[in-house]
Amino acid sequence: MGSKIYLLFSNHTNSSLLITALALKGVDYEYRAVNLLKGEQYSDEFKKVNPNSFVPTLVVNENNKQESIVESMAILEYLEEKYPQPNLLPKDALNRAKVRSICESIVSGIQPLQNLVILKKVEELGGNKNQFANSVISDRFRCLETLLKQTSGKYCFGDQITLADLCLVPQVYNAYRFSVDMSAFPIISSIVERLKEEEAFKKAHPDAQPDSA
Ligand SMILES: N[C@@H](CCC(=O)N[C@@H](CS)C(=O)NCC(=O)O)C(=O)O
Repeated sequence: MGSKIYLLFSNHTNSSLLITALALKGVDYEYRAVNLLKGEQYSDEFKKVNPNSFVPTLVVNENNKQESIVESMAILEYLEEKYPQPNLLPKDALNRAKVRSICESIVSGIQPLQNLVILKKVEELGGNKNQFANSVISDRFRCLETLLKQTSGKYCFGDQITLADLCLVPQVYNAYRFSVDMSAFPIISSIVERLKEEEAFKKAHPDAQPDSA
């Protein structure tokens, strides 16, 4: 795809789910780094594109107008509708729902529990943010492992790479950040080991992003 048509506002640790989708679908984009530790997500400029002060955010050109899309799942679904090839959702309605269930288990059920704003609150309330994150990820991974036992093949849903795989990989990077014992999750671990060999996932690795340290 020729010229850069999207602006992706992100930071290196959480960009991988969308960068993987853009890479798989061959969509060009410009990467704008947002430094969360410096609080850039709260700047007036950034709030104009995402009033929630969260990354990632995708700015698109539709009908000669710039529009921002917020929330990872909304962005992934937009890209899937706009660029259906390769298909990252199964054809059948029930199977699509199953893939979305895995996505939501991660993106709504696990990821928000370790964003900066929550970890800061945990500390303010006298808790240990690393222990908290390790404990919630471990608890939720136990449930996810059971879910994936029912659905997985080579990947989260059978042998096709789906949106669920895109959601899983960054969450496992986060698990490593918080020293989660991944040996307790053999299905999750083996799926991620396989995905890490795929070009699009290599391109989306946090260390491969322009703002990685
Ligand atoms: N529900 C949002 C959550 C995004 C989110 O939590 N982003 C984190 C980075 S991983 C963030 O921007 N945190 C900023 C902060 O906590 O101040 C989504 O799925 O896009």
